[in-house]
Amino acid sequence: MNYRSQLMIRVVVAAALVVGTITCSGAQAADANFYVATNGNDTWSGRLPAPNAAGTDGPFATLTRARDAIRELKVAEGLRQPLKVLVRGGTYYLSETLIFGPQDSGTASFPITYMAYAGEKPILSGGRVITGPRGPKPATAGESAWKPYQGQIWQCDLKALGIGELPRKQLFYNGERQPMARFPNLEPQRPRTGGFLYVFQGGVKGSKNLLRYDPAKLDPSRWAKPTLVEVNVFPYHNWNNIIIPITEIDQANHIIALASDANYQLIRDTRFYIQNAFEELDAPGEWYVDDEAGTLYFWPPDDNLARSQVVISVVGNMIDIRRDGDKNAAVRHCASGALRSRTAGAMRSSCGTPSTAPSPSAPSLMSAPVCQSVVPITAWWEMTSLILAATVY
Ligand SMILES: [Ca+2]
Repeated sequence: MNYRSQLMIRVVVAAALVVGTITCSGAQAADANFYVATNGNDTWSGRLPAPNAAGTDGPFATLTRARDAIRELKVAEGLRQPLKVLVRGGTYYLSETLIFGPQDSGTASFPITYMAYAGEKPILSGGRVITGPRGPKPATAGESAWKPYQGQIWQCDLKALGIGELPRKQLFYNGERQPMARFPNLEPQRPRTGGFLYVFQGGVKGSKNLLRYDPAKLDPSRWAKPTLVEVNVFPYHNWNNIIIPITEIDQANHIIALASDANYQLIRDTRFYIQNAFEELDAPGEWYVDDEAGTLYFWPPDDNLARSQVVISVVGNMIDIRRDGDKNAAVRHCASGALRSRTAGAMRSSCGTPSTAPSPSAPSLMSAPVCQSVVPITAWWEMTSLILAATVY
């Protein structure tokens, strides 16, 4: 994505996302122009809230198809009234980012609204069920995508499941996000102070990308692929959190060089941990993806792997609101609704040009440059309403 080409985007959704408490206001089925349902079909008209008895017409299956239908309607009839898409309850697994551009704009008088069907909870997921209920191939007796690897660790051939390179990496086990292979290990009982290392001896003065570590506590020599390893760091006085890949390790001077600057200096006592290192997969819940081989390694948190659902994130951004190339047009006031997290994970938002490249492993619900909302969890979002009341200039 070319962020420089999208600097004019104004996204109001950030604040709404952080609040995240807007609920469906009881939309009536007859109000909608189109419907989306998990039992829908993108070849249907999308005009019915449920499939008809003959199974020849009914709601769409995807939000993308509904977006395109709105576009077609605008071209055919113009925007002369508010338009609405109602989304039925259930989980929608996005196979690609849902992109909105200037052509998806409504106006202040005639907004375009995507919202939950009254009383129902549509869930947007950027993940793919790789095993377990609702998987691409429902588990059958004697068939499993998992094979024992070593000790408590299992392996899964992602390529065999048609899953290619992952733009983001998150793994959920029965709906619970699991930690990427890391060091030190997660300490759920001490989430704020446990499971971290700290910048050693004051760090490297003034630096935002050189991280001095304590050799008594960290031994990078055990990593076979150090440039695939990432540092999850909370720079300065824990002012923010960013994930940055490692480019080089000076083991003589105990300094890790990061691929880009953190937002703030890596001063003394800056806390961090290491992630995405296969050698650090040594605890229940931890997992690692070998991108080259297309293999997932996972130490399940319990002994019910065969009966559990495992979801891995396959979409980098679930919703992307962007301007149209280099044209002097942008989506403005594009969203004032909300999508509500079903997980306990934190979300963050920032308005202003990002000072660093987006974190490679921090998935996001929505992306838009200048006013960017980055949500480091992709897998489960409850959709309430997304209102496009934009003006294009
Ligand atoms: Ca570990």
